[in-house]
Amino acid sequence: MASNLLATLSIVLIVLPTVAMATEYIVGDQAGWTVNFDYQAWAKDKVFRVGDKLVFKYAAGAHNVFKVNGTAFQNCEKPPLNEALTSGDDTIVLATPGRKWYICGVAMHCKLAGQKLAITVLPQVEAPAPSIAPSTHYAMTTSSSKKAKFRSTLWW
Ligand SMILES: [Cu+2]
Repeated sequence: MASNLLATLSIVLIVLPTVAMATEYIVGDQAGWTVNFDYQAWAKDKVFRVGDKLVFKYAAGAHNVFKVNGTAFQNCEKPPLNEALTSGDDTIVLATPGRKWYICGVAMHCKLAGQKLAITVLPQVEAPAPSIAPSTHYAMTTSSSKKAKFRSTLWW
């Protein structure tokens, strides 16, 4: 039971700050951006929000990254080469909500080896305020009314 409680507390402590903070996702985690990796499965249990970042890591020259539309994603159509990200450590900031598609444009990596990623980006979430109630009460009862007023202006 104690370890269950500890686990729950740990999850709360880990999850709470990430609600308000931008998250950086290494695409494919340790595998990086590569062939024969299931990026659909990788993305499935993740929540992407505006402000989060995708980092594509690969050996420069071995792969690249194209942002494409849904049709190009389905058909693995490569955009002009000058639109590719090629550094091997490419960061994309998710700036708008909606469906986003990325493919590798090297050889047949997209078509034959599944090097493609589709995600849905959700709108940004406001920082949650529920834990404010007790501290407001504390401020009202123990501090000057000026401070209490400042707090209520800040949070309500
Ligand atoms: Cu590739």
